[in-house]
Amino acid sequence: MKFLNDNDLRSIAEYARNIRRNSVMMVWEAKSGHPGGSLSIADILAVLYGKVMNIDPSKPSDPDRDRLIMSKGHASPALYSALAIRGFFPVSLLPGFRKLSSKLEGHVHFGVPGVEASTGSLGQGIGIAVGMAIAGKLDHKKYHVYAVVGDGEIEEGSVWESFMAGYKYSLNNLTVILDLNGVQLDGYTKDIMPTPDIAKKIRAFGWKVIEIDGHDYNQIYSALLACSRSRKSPTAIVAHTVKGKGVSYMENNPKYHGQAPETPELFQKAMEELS
Ligand SMILES: Cc1ncc(C[n+]2csc(CCOP(=O)(O)OP(=O)(O)O)c2C)c(N)n1
Repeated sequence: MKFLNDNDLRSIAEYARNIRRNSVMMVWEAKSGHPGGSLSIADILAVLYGKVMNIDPSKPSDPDRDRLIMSKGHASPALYSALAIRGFFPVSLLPGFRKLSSKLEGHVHFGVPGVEASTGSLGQGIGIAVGMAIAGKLDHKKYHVYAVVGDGEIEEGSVWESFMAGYKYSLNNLTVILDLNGVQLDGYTKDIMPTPDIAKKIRAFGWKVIEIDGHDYNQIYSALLACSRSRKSPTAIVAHTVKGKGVSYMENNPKYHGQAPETPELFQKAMEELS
């Protein structure tokens, strides 16, 4: 296992905290949006954008940059926050989320600096990531492609077509991160469409699979570093996470999949818990 040093751990924790605070602020300001699945993925985005990905906010179109596709495109608050804090666009634009004249549409929108593809129709972003990884190989590029997929999203058959294609084309430049938070739109995945032994299932498609606690920075970092290009297969990181992580009344509560805090008191409580 690779360990982050104390400075990195501190700055990643601060980055993740700010992704969470901004995500909750954005849905509060918009009175709509998806806090739960944004909070579950904040730590992983903080490690990716803060430490692992080869990106330069001053060169968002650099052909050699790493790419991330937020296949669960409703988690836009987390991605927009991660990009803004990293310097792709001003943090002051975040409160415009979901408002007319803002580019920060409710589902991840390609017009936003740092965003690699519009997503929101579940099951499609992973296919875009497969295409980008194939293109990287054809162009002899060194970039790596990451796709963040939800555990409700994997009910879409196209996700499994992408797993098959990733194996067929030996996409060792592709990493899929499965945000296994156990909750989907209006209930628990175990009740709606159970996916036991998910790591085994993906492994059976020929992928390398690493299972981690998706809130442990060292585990996230180690898993991402282990997606080495020396192997032939693509890698899936199955990340056990908590939907709504960090806000007690949202944690593991399907209600806050697509629901802003209902009152100023609940908003305040969330911000205090995330301070
Ligand atoms: C094709 C498609 N069907 C339905 C929806 C509506 N929808 C939005 S989010 C969601 C649940 C997604 O659950 P999951 O992938 O687990 O996301 P997370 O819990 O991580 O937020 C659904 C059904 C959609 N966006 N796209």
